[in-house]
Amino acid sequence: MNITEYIKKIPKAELHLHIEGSFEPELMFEIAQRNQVKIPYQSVEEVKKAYQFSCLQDFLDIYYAGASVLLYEKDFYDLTMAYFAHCAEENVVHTEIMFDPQTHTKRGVSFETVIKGIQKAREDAKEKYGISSLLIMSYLRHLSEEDAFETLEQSLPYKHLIKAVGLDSSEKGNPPSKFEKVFEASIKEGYVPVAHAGEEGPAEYIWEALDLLKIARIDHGNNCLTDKVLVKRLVDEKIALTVCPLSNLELKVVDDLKDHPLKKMLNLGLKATINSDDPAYFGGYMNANFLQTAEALDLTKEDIKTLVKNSFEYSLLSDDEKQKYL
Ligand code: ES4
Ligand code: ZN
Repeated sequence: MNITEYIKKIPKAELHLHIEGSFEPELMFEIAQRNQVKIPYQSVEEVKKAYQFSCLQDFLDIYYAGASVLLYEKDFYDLTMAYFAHCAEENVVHTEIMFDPQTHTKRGVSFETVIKGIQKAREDAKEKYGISSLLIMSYLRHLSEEDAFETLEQSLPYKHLIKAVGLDSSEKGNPPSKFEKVFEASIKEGYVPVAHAGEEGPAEYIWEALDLLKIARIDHGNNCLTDKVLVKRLVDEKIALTVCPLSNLELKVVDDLKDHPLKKMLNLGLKATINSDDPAYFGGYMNANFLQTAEALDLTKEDIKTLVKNSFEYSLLSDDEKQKYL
């Protein structure tokens, strides 16, 4: 079997996916129309043309604008089911889905509406495709810690449906230390802590995520490579990185996929995984991320095997649940 076939066929887990980032323009238009919400584009082609980013903030502005057409439970259901259909197509058998409640509650959409739509899709995807999934509720770091506390409070009636808390949005200027207290409170409620760190922000933010937020896994983490002591700690403590190559390319974290540090991360003994982040915006789901990275970096089947194995091993499934896949 050649490496392309191997990548497509091997059962995979996705550990870094923003459900709002899986919102394809076609569905965006459909939902905008049925909800009678205006969007500043005339056509799907025009939307796609707007997807040219020079940094994270460029992307976030468009991402939040796109999410603004989501109003009802059915919208969140349709969005999530469309993502699961891609998973089924690409042999993604387990996925850890991030959602940003504040992107919606800030616009007057209730927490209940968001989570009920997503939850119904999770149940249907399990039934229809056999895909297992869990939820990561992500706090928006450009908002205040007080705001995050409010979100934590709103989540409590649905605690049984949520596995973890995350931290995303504009990284620079919003260090993990800003959210120390709300992460402490989230851990007390039983949520597993993870956070975006070292995507655009410095290695220092990764130290803070480890020491102050007590995170179990790092989203992105690219900039750990600027700090040897930090790399040693991540290797020794087996803190996995959820790396997103096409996202890194589109947001200019790397200039070329050939310069992507993924292979270097593996060689250093870092527990890297491949993920799609915001596939509707960055030009590809899981297999596109694997295929294009494999091509650019000359990854071997062994490398692919390691990456896929890491995706299950460092998932937030229980040890018993993991055994099924390892
Ligand atoms: C995100 Cl790529 C990325 N980084 C930070 N926050 C995000 N939210 C959605 N995608
Ligand atoms: Zn992300």
